[in-house]
Amino acid sequence: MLNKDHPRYQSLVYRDKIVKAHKQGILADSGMIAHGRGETFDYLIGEKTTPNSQNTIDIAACYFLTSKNPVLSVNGNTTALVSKEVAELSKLLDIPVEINLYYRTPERIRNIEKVYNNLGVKELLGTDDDDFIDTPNLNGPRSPVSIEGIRKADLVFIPLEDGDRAEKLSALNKNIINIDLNPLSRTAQTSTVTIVDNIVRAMPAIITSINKYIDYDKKNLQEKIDNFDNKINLNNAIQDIIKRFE
Ligand code: PTJ
Repeated sequence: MLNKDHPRYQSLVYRDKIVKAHKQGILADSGMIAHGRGETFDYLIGEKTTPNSQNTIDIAACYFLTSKNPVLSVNGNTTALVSKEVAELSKLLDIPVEINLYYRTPERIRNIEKVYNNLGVKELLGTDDDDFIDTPNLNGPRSPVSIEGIRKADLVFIPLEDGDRAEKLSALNKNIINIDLNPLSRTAQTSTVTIVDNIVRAMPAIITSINKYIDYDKKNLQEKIDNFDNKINLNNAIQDIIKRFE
């Protein structure tokens, strides 16, 4: 039983989710290490969504609403922490969810598949029944992608990702939205839009922002996108961390 009076109760709740997902064969062993790294950066940004990150979340919403074929690419950590929000976003925009794992095993795929099927996701790609094609110039288990999903997509959402894929997807003229607490990671640096925030706060905020902009004229949304610069966003995120040491 977790003690609700504990000063770090919320953090313990997320750790508990991570441990349970590991026991259920959803999370990779390394997923625990990735979560710890995330916690460290979350501490450094003050464990809250900064105004800069809220602005970036709004830009991500604009991209989702102006793209033709967005896809939500999910791994073990994302599934452990925000599977309900992933399913909600998929339903809100009527877009597919694609499982794409770095530590891919048939067993993990089946376990993650079950989670999204139970949440009623309509189009679940990247399972062992799918038709795959390799991502050009990308080696390793993340390279094969669904022909109907990431291959066809103009916008790929890749939260909590390790560093070898964003660059290759960008080279294919796809826009990349990433959530990563580490503004210095390769994925953060090579994505089109990097939300430097904890996925547990960012996912509900993306959904709220999409609902806010859903009836806006696409031209207005495109204007917001055109005025956004991910380099400035990342520099602001780094400055927010530096300010915490002053
Ligand atoms: O499920 P798999 O097999 O696809 O494997 C997934 C992991 C996450 C293990 C794999 O992609 C990996 O090793 O990733 P990295 O290289 O550890 O990168 C994960 C990034 O996510 C790091 O930059 C972390 O700081 C960041 N991160 C961790 N937890 C969170 C986070 N960012 C936002 N919210 C979090 N809760």
